[in-house]
Amino acid sequence: MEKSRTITDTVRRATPAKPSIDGLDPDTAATVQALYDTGVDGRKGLFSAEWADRLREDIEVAYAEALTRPGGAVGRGTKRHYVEIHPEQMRGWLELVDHPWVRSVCEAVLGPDYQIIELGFDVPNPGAKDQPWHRDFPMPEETKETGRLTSLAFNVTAVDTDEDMGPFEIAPTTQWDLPDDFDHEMFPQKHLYERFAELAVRKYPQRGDVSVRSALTIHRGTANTSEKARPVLVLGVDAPGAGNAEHHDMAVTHGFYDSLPERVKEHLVCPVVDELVPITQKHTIEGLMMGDA
Ligand SMILES: O=C(O)CCC(=O)C(=O)O
Repeated sequence: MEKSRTITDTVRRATPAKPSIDGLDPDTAATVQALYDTGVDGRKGLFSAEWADRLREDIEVAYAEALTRPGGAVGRGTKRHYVEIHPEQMRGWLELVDHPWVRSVCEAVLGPDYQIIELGFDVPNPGAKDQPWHRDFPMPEETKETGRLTSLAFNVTAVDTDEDMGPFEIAPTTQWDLPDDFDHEMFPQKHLYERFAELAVRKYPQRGDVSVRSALTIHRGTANTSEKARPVLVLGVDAPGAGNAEHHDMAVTHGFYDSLPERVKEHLVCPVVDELVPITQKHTIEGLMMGDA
């Protein structure tokens, strides 16, 4: 009997490259493989709950400041914002970017000259609605043609996630979907939602957990029906030439830069300045605004 065709059978996809995992420690190799297979991976308890509590405090300060000025926080849909910050605005930045798993995953996927290009946070507040399924930016030509991933997004929750807090939802394997008829090359058409719903996995990270994904793996924040916000940090890392740095305004002061180990300095391509200027957001995702944020 002939098998009926599913939506998945009809979706055109890039052919993933075979990532080289020779010589990698098993933990890093598992993450590299997962990023190419499902497009997302994570580690429980990479940091302590207290570390995450400090992150939440720093996010709350930065969020309050960003909301006082035009362009400080960008809408990402009803009751949701994204705020880009400088590394010095969070106490644990060095521990995050210098964590052995973070470093080795970046190096294995993006090469030895990977670039730390973005730091920010999403805040889905009480009343936030389901976002449309989306990518964070269009699929680069290199990924279309060679099946190689050229950027990564690490997510770090600042609170324990419960079911009613609008968990992050992701559709594994969709990092390879070609953007046929996607709006802005980032928003798939609604008839594909059934496929994403079938693939979807909801994530319930707890304080101290860290995940990593391709920003191309199709995902969305879901409706937050609780009374609590669900702030989550985003650390963006690129392969050289991936081109996302130009959308961001991260900077560090001379004193901070000088205090960093060489192995971290090597991956910073941002300006080193006398004084930090609060960031006015450049990276809007128009399709997420839905006119109401
Ligand atoms: O809700 C989240 O954790 C992520 C939200 C998101 O994907 C976005 O605003 O682009």
